Amino acid sequence: MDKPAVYAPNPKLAKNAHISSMAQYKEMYAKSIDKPEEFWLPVYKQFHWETPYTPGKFLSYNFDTEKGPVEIKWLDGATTNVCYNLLDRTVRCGNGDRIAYYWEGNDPEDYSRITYKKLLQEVCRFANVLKDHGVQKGDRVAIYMPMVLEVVIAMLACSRIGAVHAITFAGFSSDSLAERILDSKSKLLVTADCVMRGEKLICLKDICDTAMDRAAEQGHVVECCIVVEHLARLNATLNAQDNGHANGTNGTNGNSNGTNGTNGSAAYKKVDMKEDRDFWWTEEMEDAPSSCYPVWVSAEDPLFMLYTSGSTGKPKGVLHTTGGYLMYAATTFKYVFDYKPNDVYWCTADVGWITGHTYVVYGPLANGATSVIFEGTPFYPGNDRYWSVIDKYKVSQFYTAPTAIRSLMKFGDEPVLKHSLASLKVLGSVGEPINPEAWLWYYKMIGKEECSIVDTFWQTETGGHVLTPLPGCTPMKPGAASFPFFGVQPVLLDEAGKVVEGPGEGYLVFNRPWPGMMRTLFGNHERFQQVYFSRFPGYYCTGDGARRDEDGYLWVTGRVDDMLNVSGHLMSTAEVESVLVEHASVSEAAVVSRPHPVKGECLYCFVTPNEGAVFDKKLTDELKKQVRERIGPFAMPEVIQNAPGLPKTRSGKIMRRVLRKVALNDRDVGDISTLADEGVVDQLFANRPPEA
Ligand code: 6R9
Repeated sequence: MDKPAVYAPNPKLAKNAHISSMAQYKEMYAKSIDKPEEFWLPVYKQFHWETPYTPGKFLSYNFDTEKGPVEIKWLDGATTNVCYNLLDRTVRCGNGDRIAYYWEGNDPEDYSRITYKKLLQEVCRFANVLKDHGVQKGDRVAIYMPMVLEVVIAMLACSRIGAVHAITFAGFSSDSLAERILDSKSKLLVTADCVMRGEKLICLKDICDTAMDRAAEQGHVVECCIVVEHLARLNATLNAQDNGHANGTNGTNGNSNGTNGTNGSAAYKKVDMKEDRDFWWTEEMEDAPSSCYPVWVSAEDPLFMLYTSGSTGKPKGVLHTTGGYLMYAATTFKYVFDYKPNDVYWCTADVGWITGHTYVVYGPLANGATSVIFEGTPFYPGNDRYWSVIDKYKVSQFYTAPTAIRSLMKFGDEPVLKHSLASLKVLGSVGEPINPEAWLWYYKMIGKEECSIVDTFWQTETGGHVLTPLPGCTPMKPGAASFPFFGVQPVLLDEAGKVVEGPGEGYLVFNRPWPGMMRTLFGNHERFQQVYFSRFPGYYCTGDGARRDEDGYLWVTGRVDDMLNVSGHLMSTAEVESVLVEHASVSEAAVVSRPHPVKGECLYCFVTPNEGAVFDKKLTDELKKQVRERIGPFAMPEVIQNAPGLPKTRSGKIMRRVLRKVALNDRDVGDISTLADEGVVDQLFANRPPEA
């Protein structure tokens, strides 16, 4: 090996970093564990608290179900408002004219920007709109939106009045949206008419109509739906440009003041608006006052909920609260990206995922940062879109997913070399383990060996980064999430729950809460305790495995449960199986994950047809379509294989490890003596379809 396995941070970056040596990291880390109150107090003091926390109540918790219900409380007694801390605080410090977001549309000609001051006004106006429609503190507001500034405005408007946003990623199907609306009992839904993803038009409002109908059939009526005229505005803007009026040069103008929707495209005109339920965003905003007094809420009142896949199939409504989440989002953002005034930060995640919540919205705004929000895809209009956007806005911190890196690597170096990328300092990775090959390409080709790579491990449940290198101090090992963030104490446990000390491998668990961790699953504290705290009493169980090397670095090895991660989207095998067996021709289904060069993992499905049913291309096409429609396009099965019999134990449990071997065409299946019928295994290998 001629290449060193460890890469030191660029000394230029280290010199001015917030945390510039491992000694400093270790000292701060020790304090965060030994004296949490002392550690977090300076962070707490940066923010406005209408009422301070009750002395002695900084933190109280119980992780041990044997001692009582799991409970996590930070800053008990304090009241505040997150939106106030993100926007008013920055404006009051005299930074109102600072750009909060550069918005870059799917079409490179479509872009705008918004200052903190303007964002605050828009948020207040929308908060007033929500109030007019009867939304009150504690009510849930569903959001199904593309990456437009209005999504941030809607989120913060909720926070301003103490309402709880429940975002569904706009790639989910109407069924998935309906399920989430029903579970959260959302009173109001915010969406957009349509969105362009690359060259594809997606009519979001149509999907919402179906979802609202479905929710109503099952007993929950969404009272009001507010629709952003997004495509209508785009058409009008581009028409105006054709007539010589350039867009994006008009200073502080957010795109929410666009056209009133009367001159939109054919696609826009198709949008059905239901009388007394559906309202246009622009019309609602027109007369709304641009100030709105914040509702002071308790530190432990909910801020938002966000669904994540559950291994039993039903999505889990992860609930995050106010005070701790604010401190944690702010602190991780500052240190992990080493954000400094005048930096321009860009996270490519969609707000439909937790990364978009904490690192597109809450973390950056809590630091008064300037960010890029991007609506489009990395491949449109060309495969160099990311790199051109980095140069356009002189991005200093870039945060994306390994799947995106791998898919861009495929096009070689040429699209990258067309751009300078000289503004970059820190490169982030999130969503799945990053393979060393992708890491090295990211480091060399994108970072020119001058940038630090932060491989951030965390989850919807953790609220913010929990294991991560820090850019100014951590010597980097490609593929290692490295060390814990402040306040986080990771432990590795073996099968029997015994602590693995020193180098070794085990279940990744945490033995204490950090401020940003979830507090419960919405409406189901029982399931919260069962899923996360029952396997190893006293510990929060991530569901991931990890290895600790001789230098103490942690390497996350992947899920240890029946979950899989396709292009960074976490899903459970159970939820896909339940969609497959709904088909009239299918009696049984088993889904396993198979490694995929770009997506990380992909879905390999085994289906047992019903008596008399024919397994043919028509059936597999129908099944793929069904999964696509029921869950979303990202859940599309890679392979569907005919399995007249599945490998079951005598007690009827499907032996998934055998199916994983079949998917890989690896005959080394191990011990199968507990199978009821060993002959099934040969049959499965013989049945592998040619495309597999
Ligand atoms: C933030 C986010 C969480 C799951 C998590 C793990 C995987 C995320 C990772 C990683 C290895 C990393 N994961 N980041 N695995 N290295 N840097 O992705 O949240 O959608 O809830 O997924 O993603 O398996 O448990 P979420």
